[in-house]
Amino acid sequence: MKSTPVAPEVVLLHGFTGPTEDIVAAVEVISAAASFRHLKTPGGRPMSAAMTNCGALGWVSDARGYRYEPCDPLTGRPWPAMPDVLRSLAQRAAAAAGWPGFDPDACLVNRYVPGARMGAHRDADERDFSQPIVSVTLCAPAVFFWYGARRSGTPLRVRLEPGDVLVWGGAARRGYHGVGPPEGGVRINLTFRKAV
Ligand code: MD3
Ligand code: FE
Repeated sequence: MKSTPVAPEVVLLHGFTGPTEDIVAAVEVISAAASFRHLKTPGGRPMSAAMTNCGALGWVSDARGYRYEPCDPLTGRPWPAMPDVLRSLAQRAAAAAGWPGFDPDACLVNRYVPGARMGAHRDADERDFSQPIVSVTLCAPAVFFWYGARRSGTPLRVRLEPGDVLVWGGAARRGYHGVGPPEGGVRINLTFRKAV
């Protein structure tokens, strides 16, 4: 398995997923129960990526801010359970990158149609920053932007192909990052976190 250290404590596992049909099918089952929706920023602007979640907790954003919730605000029901095929993928990727014992309780599913993107931000709504984050690209590639400790300056650009898995830990866990629009179709990204 080829892997590239993008920056200290950032590991890109090329093609780590293997064939993605079962993973994409699991996402379809999740989104049938908890629809993709455009969350609003606390300032009231709809995000260009559509989102849903699986696992015990799901990440949400609205006028009250960013947080993790046990239930889907659209339905009032618990988020769909994290399928074993997804949990095991995240655990194997974290272990391969040097973080054994990763036990995610949240999986945010992002869907990017052509033109959709995610601006520079950092993931700061989780309790324990010693736990890594695992990100999986499906269906279409996109360029990922890595800024590091500050939001300013010229980011490092990394092209993420379907099947690629990125693992972030240590100091990189707090770094600023963003992603450009998908190239040639709809991109799905899974982001596994330990929220609590
Ligand atoms: C680096 N998603 O959901 S994945 C996000 O392509 C998010 O959907 C992007 O950023 C996407 O928050 C980028 C790569 C990623 C995810 C989380 C990180 C990189 C990260 C957390 C800390 C540092
Ligand atoms: Fe992020």
